Amino acid sequence: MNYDDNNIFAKILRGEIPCKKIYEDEFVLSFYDVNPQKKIHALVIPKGKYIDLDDFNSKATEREIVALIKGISKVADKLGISKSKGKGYRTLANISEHGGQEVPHLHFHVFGGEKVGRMVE
Ligand code: DGP
Repeated sequence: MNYDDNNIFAKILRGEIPCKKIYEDEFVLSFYDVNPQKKIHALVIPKGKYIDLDDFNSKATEREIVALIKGISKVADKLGISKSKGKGYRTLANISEHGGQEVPHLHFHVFGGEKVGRMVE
């Protein structure tokens, strides 16, 4: 499967669709999920064209990988839900069909602001 340049997050990265931005650096963009599942629901995505975590880990540079993983903590800090600033959070990435991935651009969900609940429904 090739990367689809018309997926919704590619359009957000190109500025063709607006988003409520939380954080941005050279490699990472974070914004609020349009359909929040918890009090706080953010998304953290790489700026590079990666379909999912497996694609990312096989093709991304070390700098991109470090930036994305660190980006999750930076976003949690900024939102006041990290362990040091708040009460914790959950991050997860859905991968492909069985993972329930809808948007084919790698993204980590960040849930918090309340007890997130059971790990898997
Ligand atoms: P997933 O199922 O893991 O692929 O999650 C995709 C998420 O993307 C889902 O929680 C809703 C969110 N989403 C879809 N379209 C948009 C959009 O246009 N803007 C924003 N901010 N989020 C979107």
